[in-house]
Amino acid sequence: MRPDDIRTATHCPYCALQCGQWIGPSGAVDARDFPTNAGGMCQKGWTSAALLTHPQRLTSPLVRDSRTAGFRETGWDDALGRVAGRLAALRAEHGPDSVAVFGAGGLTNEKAYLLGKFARVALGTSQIDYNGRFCMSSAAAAGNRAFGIDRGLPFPVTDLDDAELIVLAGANVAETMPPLMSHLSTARLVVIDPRRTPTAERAIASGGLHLAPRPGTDLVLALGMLHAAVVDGHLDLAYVDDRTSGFDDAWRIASQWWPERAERVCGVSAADMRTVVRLLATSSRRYVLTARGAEQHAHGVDTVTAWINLSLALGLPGRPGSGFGTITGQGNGQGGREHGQKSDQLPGYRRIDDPAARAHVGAVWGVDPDSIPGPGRSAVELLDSLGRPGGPKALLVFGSNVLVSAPDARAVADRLDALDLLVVADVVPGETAMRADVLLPVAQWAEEEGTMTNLEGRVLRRRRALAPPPGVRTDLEVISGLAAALDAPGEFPADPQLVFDELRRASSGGIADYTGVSYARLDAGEALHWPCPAEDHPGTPRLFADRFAHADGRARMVPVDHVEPDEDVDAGYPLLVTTGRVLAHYQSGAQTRRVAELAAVDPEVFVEVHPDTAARHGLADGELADVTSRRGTTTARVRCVPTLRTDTVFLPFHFGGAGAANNVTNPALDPVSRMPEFKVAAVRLAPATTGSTPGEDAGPAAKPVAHAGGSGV
Ligand SMILES: Nc1nc2c(c(=O)[nH]1)N[C@H]1C(S)=C(S)[C@@H](COP(=O)(O)OP(=O)(O)OC[C@H]3O[C@@H](n4cnc5c(=O)[nH]c(N)nc54)[C@H](O)[C@@H]3O)O[C@H]1N2
Ligand SMILES: Nc1nc2c(c(=O)[nH]1)N[C@H]1C(S)=C(S)[C@@H](COP(=O)(O)OP(=O)(O)OC[C@H]3O[C@@H](n4cnc5c(=O)[nH]c(N)nc54)[C@H](O)[C@@H]3O)O[C@H]1N2
Ligand code: SF4
Ligand SMILES: [Mo]
Repeated sequence: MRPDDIRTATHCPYCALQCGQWIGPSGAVDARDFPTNAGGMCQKGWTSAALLTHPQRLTSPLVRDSRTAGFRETGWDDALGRVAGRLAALRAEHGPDSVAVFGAGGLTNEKAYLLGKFARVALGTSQIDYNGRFCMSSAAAAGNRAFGIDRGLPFPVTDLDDAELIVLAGANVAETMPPLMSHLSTARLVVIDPRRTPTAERAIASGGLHLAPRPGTDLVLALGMLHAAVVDGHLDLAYVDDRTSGFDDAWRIASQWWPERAERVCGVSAADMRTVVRLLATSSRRYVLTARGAEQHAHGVDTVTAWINLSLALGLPGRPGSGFGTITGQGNGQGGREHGQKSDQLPGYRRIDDPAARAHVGAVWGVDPDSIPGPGRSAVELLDSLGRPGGPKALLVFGSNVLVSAPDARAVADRLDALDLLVVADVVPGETAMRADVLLPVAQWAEEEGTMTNLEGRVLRRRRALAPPPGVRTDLEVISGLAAALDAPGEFPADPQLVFDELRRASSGGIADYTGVSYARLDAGEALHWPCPAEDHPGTPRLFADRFAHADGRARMVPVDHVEPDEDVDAGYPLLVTTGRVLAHYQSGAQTRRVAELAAVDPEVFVEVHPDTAARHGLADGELADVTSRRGTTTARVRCVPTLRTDTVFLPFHFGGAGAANNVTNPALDPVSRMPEFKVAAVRLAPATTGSTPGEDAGPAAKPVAHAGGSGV
């Protein structure tokens, strides 16, 4: 028997690079050659199998009769019956918007689609949103505004292979997508990041530059660079005339931001701005890529817009061998925002307030379009409304650990405590799961079928290599079972292929059109990037070659101006904190803190501080510090980093409890995308008042996990 007969081809469960994986019959993971990862995986991918048989894995539905009582195991019928009964009672007494749903960009396309339909049809609630609001929503809004479409990378990752120059604004890909670095090896890199990250080190080694702006001032940096582009004669006039609109309005603002003036705000030298603009303008194959560092701000949409305006002025988007793109984050960060789990959206990237969209989707769902609720609250606003008068009294969470990952975590804890009912579907007992009234154990990536849409808009097959442990159900089975228990109208199949075929019909004619993407074509190895409007359509690996997606075919340069971060330093809070990721941990850490090899790399939360700043605050390397903002405190071990700005400290957000970075973050929202300002808050630093960082929660179900074994397909 050939090895491929017994091992299954799938993709890593974690980030949007979706590296190719093999999974053997006993669950062993190996790297699989795929264009995005070129045979590589990061440490998280290599160790991903550890959670399949982890002693803390959830393997039975758990319920409790009060928040102070412990969990006890129960059967699925009892668990789903309880949830359905409580939801029905709340709806009857308080109306459908008294129940809410929170989804995630890690869910497969099928789950995201069925969850959105479940909320609107089975629960009849407008109150659904997802953690993608925390993720790429500002770039999504900026992309829609500028290009008329939101696809993270409008070209395949492999197009970067022979780039001459790549500007990375707020992206630390050497840690967040390590195998992506193999596509950046020929290019000279320019990294824009307040910290000297491993990616910034690579930029310097490549003969490029590291520009370290003050957190929250990229917009001014990009305006200063647009100014330099025009004044130094680098504007691509023919492109701007042919392919864009709005230059004059954008220039009216940029003309006031000569580089020396921008330097005074962002701290990057005018000379460096001019150098980068010259490099960008004179390289023949060049890209500007953004990620969360540019986006997670109260003015993130405008900040990404400023980077797009610069790219348009230099003629990058849609030109062969050049472009602008945003690196998505979660495994299905792209697909997760296309199929209707967003509060303002229906499948196919349609707007929920568009009558034609409602008519189309109502017909696919077999319901009266007027019965589909209107837009609901965005993620942070939804969390903030829980248990308040007029707000939801029940919350169903699929695939997010909001207690650790949402801004102002203390306030989130209060809101969860104010609920009548919290239901969490998860694979491990993370912090949010531990607060649930009903905890539903679900299958993991290696145990289920589905599709994911990666950072290049390519639809990929997730395949089942193993049967889930007895007692565990797939998310689709859970949603389908709940719909049945609620006597919902319409169909809620648990079979992923049936769900996907319905999703294709629902997406038909929409912006994110998946009509022509089928399991059969994907399984035959076709590389299908959406839009793919028909079975005989080859898909669209590259967008914008001839036209942008606005009706007039032009990209829009939207005028944007500098705005200070929502919170500034003062005598009480003299430093800025920014937050982000480290290589070994993923997101809220619910999964990776439970993997021994990864926990060994970074076992506890730390705070990066410049040695002078540490000394000024009576701290030394290795000591515990309290990082305190107007909202709360994060207790973390000091890591002295001589390359860091002296006005800024950095916290990774992968830890919970007293070590949660989100104890200090600011829930201020971007007015357009409703994305929170994770990347800037004012804090003070002091020696910790407690002696140790918080330990791990053992969870309720520490027992060995048995797989049914075999391929189980
Ligand atoms: N190891 C690991 N990899 C991951 C993830 C993970 O949790 N761990 N998560 C995945 C997901 S969901 C996402 S969204 C991506 C995120 O991938 P990235 O966006 O690369 O990750 P972050 O660390 O959030 O932010 C990138 C950088 O922005 C910088 N930054 C902070 N403030 C500013 C600013 O004002 N301007 C600029 N220019 N930069 C700033 C930070 O110092 C940080 O180094 O990673 C994905 N991959
Ligand atoms: N301070 C700060 N906060 C941030 C960020 C930051 O940069 N700084 N980044 C933000 C970003 S970009 C993101 S994407 C969010 C992410 O943060 P979260 O939304 O908390 O994401 P995860 O930690 O991936 O949570 C996933 C949870 O779902 C479970 N899970 C995994 N797969 C599945 C599945 O298929 N089904 C179900 N039902 N459960 C599953 C996991 O075990 C875990 O408990 O954090 C945001 N928070
Ligand atoms: S880079 Fe992302 S997809 Fe690839 S192995 Fe690491 S976590 Fe998985
Ligand atoms: Mo993300």
